[in-house]
Amino acid sequence: MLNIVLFGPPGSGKGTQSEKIIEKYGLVHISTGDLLREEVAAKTDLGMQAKEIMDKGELVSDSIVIGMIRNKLEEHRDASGFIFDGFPRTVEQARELRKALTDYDQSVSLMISLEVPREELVKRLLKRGEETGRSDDNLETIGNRIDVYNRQTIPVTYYYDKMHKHASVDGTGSIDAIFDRITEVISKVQI
Ligand code: B4P
Repeated sequence: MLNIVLFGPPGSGKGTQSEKIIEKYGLVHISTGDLLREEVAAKTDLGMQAKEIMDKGELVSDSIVIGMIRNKLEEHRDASGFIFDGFPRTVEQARELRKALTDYDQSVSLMISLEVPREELVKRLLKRGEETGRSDDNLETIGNRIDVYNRQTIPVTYYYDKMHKHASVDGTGSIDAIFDRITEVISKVQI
């Protein structure tokens, strides 16, 4: 099984590249951001709590996010692999993912981090905000999301570094050029 963690700051292209990875490798896509936005759209209690947190650019609690991931793993027991998009975002989430996958005799094959300079992230997210009206794609929230990433999420890279499962990929340039770099690092774990 191929289990990929796609990692990077907000606006680094995780959602964009996930679509291409799924198409090529037939993996099940699990995006915690998308799952949370579905809860918001359905106006569930969880969604109402999450919206407030997401609009500030903070992280939703580990226990909520981990519960959502466990449900998805159970729902797709017959999957040939997963792509985790935007998860784990804390070291606690990374530890819990390891435990959850162990329950299915699985593990993370590779964590790919997309590297993009801050100015480019801000530019991309402001553009998306204009085009889609996504409520957390405004200048103030974007700044906080990037700060939260640097403070709470970057340590996840050290977690996978220690297991020799972390590969950095240049996330600038055309979407296809970035995808070629991603397939190159994936080909090394598939040998
Ligand atoms: P996410 O939905 O994960 O949002 P994101 O970090 O902005 O990434 P996304 O995948 O949407 O954007 P992408 O970079 O592809 O999280 C939203 C919020 O949910 C978080 O702030 C948090 O509150 C909460 N949350 C989610 N997961 C959580 C967790 N595990 N724990 C706790 N809280 C959690 O793309 C951005 C834009 O760039 C797009 O418009 C795209 O078209 C453009 N783009 C992509 N590649 C490009 C390229 N090469 N060139 C130019 N533009 C490009």
